[in-house]
Parts: sequence; C-alpha cells; structure tokens
Amino acid sequence: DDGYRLWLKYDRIQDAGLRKDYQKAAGFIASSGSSPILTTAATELQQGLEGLLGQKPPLVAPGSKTKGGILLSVDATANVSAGRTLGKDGYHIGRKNGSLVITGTTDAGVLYGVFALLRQLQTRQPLQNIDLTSSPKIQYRLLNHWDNPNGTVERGYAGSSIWKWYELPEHLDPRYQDYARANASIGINGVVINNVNASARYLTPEYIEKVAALAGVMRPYGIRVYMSVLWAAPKVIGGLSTSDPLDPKVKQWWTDRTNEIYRAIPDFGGFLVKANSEGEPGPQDYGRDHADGANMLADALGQHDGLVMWRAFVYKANSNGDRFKEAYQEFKPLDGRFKPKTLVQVKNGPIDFQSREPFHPLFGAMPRTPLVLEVQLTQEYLGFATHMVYLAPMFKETLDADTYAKGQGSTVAKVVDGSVDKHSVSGIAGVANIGSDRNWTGHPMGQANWYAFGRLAWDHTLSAQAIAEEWTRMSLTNEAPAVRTIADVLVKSRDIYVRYTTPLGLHHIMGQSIHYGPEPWLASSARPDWTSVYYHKADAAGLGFDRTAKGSNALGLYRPEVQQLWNDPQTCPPDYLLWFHHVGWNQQLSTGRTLWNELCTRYYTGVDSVTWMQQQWAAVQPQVDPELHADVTSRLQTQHKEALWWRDACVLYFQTHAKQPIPAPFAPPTRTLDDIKRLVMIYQLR
Ligand code: BDP
Repeated sequence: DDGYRLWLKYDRIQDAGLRKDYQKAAGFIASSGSSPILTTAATELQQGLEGLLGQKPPLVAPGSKTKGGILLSVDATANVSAGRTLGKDGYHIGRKNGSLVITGTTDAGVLYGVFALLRQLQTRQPLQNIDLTSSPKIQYRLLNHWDNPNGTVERGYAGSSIWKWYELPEHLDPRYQDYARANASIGINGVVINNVNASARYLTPEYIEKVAALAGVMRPYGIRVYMSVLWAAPKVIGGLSTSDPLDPKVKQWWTDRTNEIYRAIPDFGGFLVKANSEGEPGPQDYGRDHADGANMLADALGQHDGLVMWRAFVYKANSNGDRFKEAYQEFKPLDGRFKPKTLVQVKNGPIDFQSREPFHPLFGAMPRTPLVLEVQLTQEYLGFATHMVYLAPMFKETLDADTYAKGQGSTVAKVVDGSVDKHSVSGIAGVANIGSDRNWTGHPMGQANWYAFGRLAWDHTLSAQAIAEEWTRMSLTNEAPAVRTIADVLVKSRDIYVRYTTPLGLHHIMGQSIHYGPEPWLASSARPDWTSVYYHKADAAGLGFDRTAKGSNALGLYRPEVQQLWNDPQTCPPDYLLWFHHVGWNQQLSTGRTLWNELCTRYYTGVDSVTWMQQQWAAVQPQVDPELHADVTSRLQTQHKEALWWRDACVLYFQTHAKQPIPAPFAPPTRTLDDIKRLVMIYQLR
C-alpha cells in the first residue's frame, strides 16, 4: 500500500456475514436528480460499495425500485424530528419502506451523506437501525495551500505542489480529482490554491484560465476555489502607480479583475490576503488600515457571492514590545469597521503555530467581525514529515478554550462558528500538508491530520480520540486491539512532541528560519523576536517570559476569568507556565519538582515516550500493510534520534544558566553542547 488512496481505500470487507448484510441493504442506487454534484454522489457511492462489497449496485431510475436499495434525495426543508433540524449542506441517513434514504438539504448535503454512509461500512457499523443526522457547524471549511507558481510549497514537506501550472489548463492531472474526492469526503468545501505570500500571476488572464480549469474539477465535489492575492498587484501587473485602496483607479482595477475572474469561474470563492505582514505590501503603505484594504476588496466583489478573508498575522518591524500583543493591538480597534462578507483570519495562537500556544486573544475580542480560525496541518514547527504528531488534540485545545467573551462557555469554537456573536458567516482554514509525494503528506500518519481537520471543521464537538479511531479503521486496520493501540499512540503523540521539544510552555526555540531542530541559544537575528532568547528569557535566576502585569502584560488582553487561570505561577497549568511567567530554577512547581528538575524530567521522559511509540507501532505490525508499516517505522527511528537531539541541546543549554546537574535518575548527555551546535549548523548550511 503506497498510501495514495488515503482513507478512501474501499478494500473488500473480509467478514462474509457482514458483507452479506451490507449487500442486502445496497441492492441498487436511485437518485432523485442528475446535477453534477448528485451525479458525483451516486458514482462515489457505487464505486465505494463495489470495492467494499465486491458487487456494483446498479443505478436505477427513481421510483422504479423501492426495497433493498439506497435512495438519494434533496429536500431543502428536511426536518428530521422535533429539535433535530438539518442545516445547510446537512444530511440525514435513515430507513424508509425497506430502503436506506440519504436526504440532503442541498446536493452537497447528499454527497456528504454518501461519504458518511460509506464511512459506516468502512468502520464496520451496523446499518439496521441507522438514523444519522449531521450538519456542518462551520460554513466555510477551507484548505489553504501555500503553493507557489514555480511548484515549490512554502513550509511544505511532502514534495512539490500538486498543481502543475505549466500544464494547465489543457492538461488535468487525474490527481486533482482524487484530491477533490478526499476533501469532499471530509466536508471540505473550499480551497485557496496559492501561497499567502502571493504572486500576482494568478490575477492575469492566462492564470485565471488555469485556475478556472481547476475549479471545473472541484465543482462536482462541492468545492469552490479561492485565491491569495498580492496587495501590490495593481502596480505589479496593472501598470498603475499606486495600490492605495482609496484610489479610484485602484478600486476600478480590482473590480475589473474580480469581474473577469467571475466570468471564468462563476462560483469563485473569494480572496485571502496577507498584507503588511513579514514584508508583504499592504494598505498601510499608503497610510490606510487593514479595514480600508479589506473593504475595498469587498466592494470589488460587489454582488458576486465571494468572501474576503483578511489575515491578522501581523507584527511590526522593529517593534520592541511583545510580539504576542501585536495582532490584537492592530486589529481590535478595527472591530465593527469591516463590511459584510469580510472575515478576519486569525491563527490559533498569538505567536506562530508553535507546538502549544494559548488561544489567540483576538478570539472573543472582535464581536462585530466574523473570525476565521487558521490552523496549520503542515508541521512547520512540529518536526516536518519525519515526526509523528497527530494534531487533533492541539486543534481541540484551541477550539475548546473558553474565551469568556459572553460568559462561561464562549469557547473559541463557538466564536468561530458564529454562535457567540450571532454571525451568519463562519469559516475555518487549515494550512495544507499536501504535496506531490505519492502518499500526499510525506509522513503516512500526516494523512490523519488532513482527515482530522476536515472532520473538526464540520463538527468541532467530535473528540480527537474518536477521529483517530475512525481514521485508523479507514486507513490502516479494522482489528479492534490494533485500532486501540494506534489511536492511543496518535492521541498521545502531540504531548510527547511537546515534552521533548518545548515543555512547560517554552516556545520558539527552534532552528532559525528552517524551523527544524533545536536552537535555544540563538541570540541574534534580523529581528529580536526571531531569536530564541527573546522567548525563553533564560538567565541565572530562572526561565520564561513574564507576560503578567509585572512584565509585558499580554495576559491583560484576555478576559479576567482567563487571566485568573494563568496569572498566578502557583496555579497556572504547567503546560502554559513559561508562556506567562519567569520562574526561578529552584521554584517548586505544582508537580512537586523544582523547575529545573521538572524541565529535565519532561525532556527525558519525552524521549522515552518516543521509544514507547516505537514499541507500540512494532506491536501492530501484523495488522498493518507491510510497506506502510515499514515507512512509519523508519520515520520513528529518525524521530527518536531527533528527540535525543532536542533533549540534549535543551538540557545542556539551559544548564549553562541553571548551573545544576542533570537530576537522578537521568544520565547526563554523552555529547557536549558544541557537538550539538555543530549538528544544528549542518542543517542550516546552504
Ligand atoms: C510563518 C511561516 C511563513 C509564513 C507565515 C504566514 O514561517 O513561511 O509565510 O507564517 O503565516 O509560520 O504568513
């Protein structure tokens, strides 16, 4: 198994009895319509069932048969029962007159219902009394590709881009369709095709035609395409002397471009913008603000059914404050200024996709603006495609965090799904971990992160554990003990990664620029907030960034209830401790150990836990495809080697400040800090 088929393997069900039961329920497929999406739904169902059951149910005309088959129907007003209404794109799967009926409120709802039914079979669930209702909690569920026109992928670790721009629009790689299927199967309904550090190319007629060709592949799967746009495009390709959003010529240019896009792609999704961030141009270059820029684009979209997603990932050049606070300071005052259909896209945490961050303080702070939650599936700071890190627990940590914006229970999830502030649009974005590698994600287990993102975008109340089990059953094995073992490893993997890299709330101490491996000693860079010492603040007294009122007071950006959670070093959960406090080396923590001892304990047990992961993985070898199993085994070896690298680098470096021995029972590293610095240097040679 080379992993290409992802979680849509549809291998024949081995249990003959079960297969018979399913076959009885799937004698034929009748669809009430023939729109492109409904056609996809029927074909997907037919193909999936053929694989799983070994026989292909015929497609029959509606009404020609009633018993023992599967009926697909659209009913915009479908109400399942009192209190269980279906939302837009929702579905119900039930039984009626001896057949299974999949009802969607839209064509896409039927397609999602089809994949849900297939999932039941793939995970071996009974169909007798099936009565399943589900509607997406978030409306726009998007992948963000950081793909460049030359085929490279920013922060991509799974080969190059899947988009072959030079071959488009004439040649359509069959892979595009497989990509669309995979997304539709987990409810993803939008794709931003290019890097936020955007090229102006996509706005030219030549590239619009190419994007339109991709949109044509996505459309029958209920997926719309979006573009990241370069703010300076009017100057770069439009021949204008300015890109000032209030300049009439600039407005006209964007309006014309937008109309041109909609002529080619009538269901175009809209624009994603990174502006005045990390050197990208933006409205501030002309003395305007983010709202001026976003609103101008919203005007350009006019009557078209499209969105503007404006990113809040900003931190000013030469700021000498705390980077943690910058997006908040720039965006909070703009709340209420954004036009309808303009959303602000906010990363899960205030710094940048670290392995653990407190939730971004903008969540709950901009009640008049719909906020898109942006998470990262590509493991930029989490070991690329070599470390096994299942991200659902991390996404859940953010989604379940309580902002207290409208009292207790105002979780980030409810801010994002619009229920806290009664927004009618809602969105979530995952920065894709997909590339041209045969198995799509490099690390075979990285597929679980793509899968989990889609499932949580659809329903953020699902548990990380349940998603891990479901994915494992669909992708690796259906044997219960092995499923339990693998899901257990997955669910614990993120905490393990945190332990051997950045325990206790340490953050941003990784290799400069490359963001791989440890570099806690990094003290000079183009900006102070690109160094490590800026974030860990190790000195003779202790470790950690004081963000209380005595320090940067970033904590003050949160509601009092949240502040209370993190304000006191004695009661602050250890996982967040060094995010908010500078703690003495000998200070006793709630764990009963001193900071120094706890730090060492976490680094050492983190590495031991990777050994445990290796053992667990070895134990499921009989149940997993040999090629796939061997692939993960080898990656776990690298992970173990690099966990040791992280551990030794960090304990040896922090020891130069703490000036204490490695506590028993742990054995001090056998290599020196200089040995490790050399390793890091090798990875940074050009
Ligand atoms: C950082 C990445 C950088 C991205 C940036 C962003 O290092 O490559 O361009 O985020 O999100 O994490 O814009």
